[in-house]
Amino acid sequence: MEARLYVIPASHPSIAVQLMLEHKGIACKRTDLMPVVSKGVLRAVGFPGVTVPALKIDGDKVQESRQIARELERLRPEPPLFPADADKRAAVEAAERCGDEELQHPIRQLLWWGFKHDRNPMRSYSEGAKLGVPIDLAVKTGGPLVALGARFNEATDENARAALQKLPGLLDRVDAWVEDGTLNGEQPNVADFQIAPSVGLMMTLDDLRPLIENRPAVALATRFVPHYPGKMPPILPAEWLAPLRGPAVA
Ligand SMILES: N[C@@H](CCC(=O)N[C@@H](CS)C(=O)NCC(=O)O)C(=O)O
Repeated sequence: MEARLYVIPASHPSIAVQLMLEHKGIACKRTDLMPVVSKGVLRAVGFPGVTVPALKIDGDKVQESRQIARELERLRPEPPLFPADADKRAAVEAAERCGDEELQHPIRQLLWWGFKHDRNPMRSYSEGAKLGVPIDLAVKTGGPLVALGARFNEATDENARAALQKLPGLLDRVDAWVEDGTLNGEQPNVADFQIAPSVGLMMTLDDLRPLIENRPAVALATRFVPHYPGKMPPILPAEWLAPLRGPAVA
C-alpha cells in the first residue's frame, strides 16, 4: 500500500489521521505544508479541496478526516476503527461527528487569534517539520500569511471570545463520553483519534491548560498524543477567560 499524507504541522485533524494510520499499521510518507500556502500546493498535486489532512493512497486522493477514516477502514479492516456492535458504533460516530464539526474549529480560531497577536510561538508548533524553508525565516516574514490564515479562519475578537465560551460545554460532552466508555476504552476507536488531538491542541495554550487539565478529556489527549507540538504563552485577555474559571471561592 502506497500512502502519502499532506499535513500542516500541529494541525489537529492531521494528527488524528496520523494516529489512524498508525493504528492500521499503514506506513505513510508525510509532506509538511505551511498554512495558507498549503491550499495552492494541494490543488497543484491534484486534490479537489484545499484542506489538510489530505491523503494519497494507492493512487486515490481523499480529504477530510472522517472520509479518510472510512477509506482506511475499507482498505484495511483490521484492526477496526469502528466498533462492530451497532449501538456502540452509533455512539462512537456521534462523538466523532461532534469532534469534527464542533470541537475542531473553536481551538483552531483561538490558535489563529494567538498567532495574529504574536507569531513567535508558531516556531514551536512546527517542531520537527520539514517545511522547505528555515522556520525562523518563515516566522519573521510570515506576517501576511498569518493575516490571511486568521482571516480564512475568521479569528476575530468576537469569534475567539465565542470560541472560548463554547469550550466548557464541549469538554463536558467529551468528559461524559470518556466516563461512559464511548471514548478512551480498551480498544481505541475513530472518535478517540478524532477528539484526542483537539484536546491536545487546547493543552498547548498556557491560558487554557490550567483550566482544563483535571478533566477526563485530558486523560484521553495524553494517552493518544502525549507530546503535542507547540506552546502558546499566555495571550488571551483575562476578562475573556474569567467565565471559564468558574465562580470565585469565598
Ligand atoms: N474538518 C476538516 C478540517 C480540515 C481543516 O480545516 N484543516 C485545516 C488545518 S487544521 C486546513 O487545512 N487549513 C488550511 C490553512 O490553514 O491554510 C477535517 O477534519 O479534515
